[in-house]
Amino acid sequence: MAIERTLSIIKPDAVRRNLTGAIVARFESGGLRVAAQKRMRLSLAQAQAFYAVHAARPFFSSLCTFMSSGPVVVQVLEGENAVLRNREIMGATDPAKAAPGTIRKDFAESIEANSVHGSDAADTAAKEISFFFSELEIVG
Ligand code: IDP
Ligand code: MG
Repeated sequence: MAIERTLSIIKPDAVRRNLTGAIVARFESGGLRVAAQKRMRLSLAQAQAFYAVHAARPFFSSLCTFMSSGPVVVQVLEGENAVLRNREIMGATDPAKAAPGTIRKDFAESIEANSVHGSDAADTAAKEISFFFSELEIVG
């Protein structure tokens, strides 16, 4: 299997509730390694740029306001099939539909405030990682 990297964000709802350690533990026990990590607060413009692919969706404005409402933890996760593995550990977008034992099932507040972001494919992972990190900052 291929060693991959993926971009993960612990969203403001989870940081606000002091859940960053509990969430990182899910990734580590699920076989992924934190290869880069920083806590930051996104401006509205940065959130809009990051989620530009969703600009036409009805929830875009609310999503960007939420994502810039407080600190986030941005991280690169590394491991075998990391993109898919991260999505499995996160669970479905809507916590009401997320499988038992997933982060979103256990921690999400709503379909919007759903505690974590994860890249959805290898090419988007590469773009999202370079949005936040330089190669020098990533040590697997
Ligand atoms: P994903 O995070 O599981 O990849 P996407 O469809 O890429 O889901 O949506 C990006 C983010 O937009 C979601 O994580 C969630 O925060 C928000 N979102 C998605 N669908 C809805 C919705 O129907 N209402 C409100 N927010 C939504
Ligand atoms: Mg997505």
